[in-house]
Amino acid sequence: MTSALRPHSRHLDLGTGVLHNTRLLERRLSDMSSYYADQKAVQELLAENPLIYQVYDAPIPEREGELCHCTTVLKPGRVGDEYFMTKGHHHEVDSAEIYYILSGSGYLVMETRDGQASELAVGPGSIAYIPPGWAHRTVNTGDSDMVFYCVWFGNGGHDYASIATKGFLRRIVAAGGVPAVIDRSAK
Ligand code: PAN
Ligand code: ZN
Repeated sequence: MTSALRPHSRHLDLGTGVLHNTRLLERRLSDMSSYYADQKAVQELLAENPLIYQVYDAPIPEREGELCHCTTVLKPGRVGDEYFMTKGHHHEVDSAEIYYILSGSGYLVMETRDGQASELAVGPGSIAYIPPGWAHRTVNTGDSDMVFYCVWFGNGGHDYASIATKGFLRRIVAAGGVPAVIDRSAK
């Protein structure tokens, strides 16, 4: 199979995470207000509607044989005691993904549909391997932007619906000023 694309490269600004000649997607609190546990804190913060993260998505065809890739700039901050995070998703086709953390620190929260869970602490230089079948979300527990580069299969697709309705099994919250992993149902 020959790609419709010609060989090419694009420039990643290591300082800011900006990946040039890509599509920019922005997620503000209003785009994901139901994802956070503390709905009182959500309502208070919605007035300022902070930017939670930006995705610089390379325009690669979403089909078998291609490698989609992007950078994400996840802002520091909290909604109540819960750190800013990405929505998180499964891939429609169970397929692996690589995350390379360029700056900042936090967690990759992962789980399988049959109830296995993993919370991986990551920081600059971490290359995380997300095996097929593991849903994934990134949580910024630091006080600066968390910037990471991701590569996934072109035919992987994204399934946001199951996480949007059920959430992940575990949440990452500030407890006494430090990150703690708690069960979804914990107060
Ligand atoms: C990442 C994520 C990106 C944004 O590129 O898509 O960090 O997170 P959400 O997609 O959960 O909003 C990835 O895992 N791609 O497959
Ligand atoms: Zn993914």
